[in-house]
Amino acid sequence: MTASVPEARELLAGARSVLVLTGAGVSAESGVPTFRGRDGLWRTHRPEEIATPEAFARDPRLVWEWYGWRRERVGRCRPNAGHHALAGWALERGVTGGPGVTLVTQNVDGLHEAAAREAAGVGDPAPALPVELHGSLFRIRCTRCAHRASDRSPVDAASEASLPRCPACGALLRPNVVWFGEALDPGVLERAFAAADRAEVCMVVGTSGLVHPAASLPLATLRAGGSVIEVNPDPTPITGLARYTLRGGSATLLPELLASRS
Ligand code: BV8
Ligand code: ZN
Repeated sequence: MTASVPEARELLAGARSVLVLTGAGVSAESGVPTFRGRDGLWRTHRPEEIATPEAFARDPRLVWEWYGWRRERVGRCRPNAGHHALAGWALERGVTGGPGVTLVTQNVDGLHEAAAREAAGVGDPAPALPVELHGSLFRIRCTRCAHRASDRSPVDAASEASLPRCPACGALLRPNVVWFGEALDPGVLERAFAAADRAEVCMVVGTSGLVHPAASLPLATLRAGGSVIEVNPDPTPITGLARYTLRGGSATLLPELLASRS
């Protein structure tokens, strides 16, 4: 049901363990285009056309052109107040030994990590670092050998000849993201579902709840007897499962929801 922030705050404060699942909506107010919104990323391309291994095999230049454009555009974005509120809250819980918070994101924009490092300063950012279910725009891996690395450099997708190549074996590099039809990393999945199973609250922020297995995480918390809070301006398939729904933007709602009592 649509709820007030104080009610949701109460539920969170009493939870020993919390899973936070975020989607593109948490980065919308940083200027990162969402997947299915008005300025959605899929406006120019449909997922099947481009975020799949088949598309990459068929036309690696087109796929790298799209990822290069996204890397350049997202690389200019900064965490918003919602990212910062989540990072500060997770660090506070991690340090005070309060309820454990596991942040799991579907996003590949690196903004949760940036917020965690900013919040931690010279301290340990670990409690606020996200489990990245779908990888990152700023990491690459080789299509042939085990080479993988961080990479924030511009992509020259003018021709196949100028596409990024592996320094170790010379094969084509690819974005280290999970495409449709590709399995998620088993260790990452295990960590995410273990957090969902032990969570008393799963807070779902800024996702349309359409992509699996990510969208099954709140169901796992419900099955284990926990509750769901949804933060989203619009209804989603998760709304019906939520004990509390906060209708609005996460950059406004998360700071209100997570501000420490003091
Ligand atoms: C797999 C990385 C199996 C790449 C992405 C039929 C039924 C169920 C499942 C399937 C099916 N057919 C196929 C499948 C499987 C498929 C799937 O789920 N398809 C869907 C589309 C039906 N899943 C897969 O293929 C996964 N792999 O299943 O493998 C397997 C097993 C073994 C061996 C081999 C194979 C892989 C899925 C990962 C795909 N990769 N991204 C890249 O980014 O380029 S998915 C991509 O879209 C994102 O990462 C994200 O996860 C996903 C969903 O997007 P959202 O984050 O939810 O964003 P969206 O725009 O949709 O919504 C934004 C929301 O924010 C909205 O609700 C909006 O209201 C809200 N919002 C807007 N502004 C704000 C806001 N909220 C708060 N504040 C605001 N200001
Ligand atoms: Zn290689």
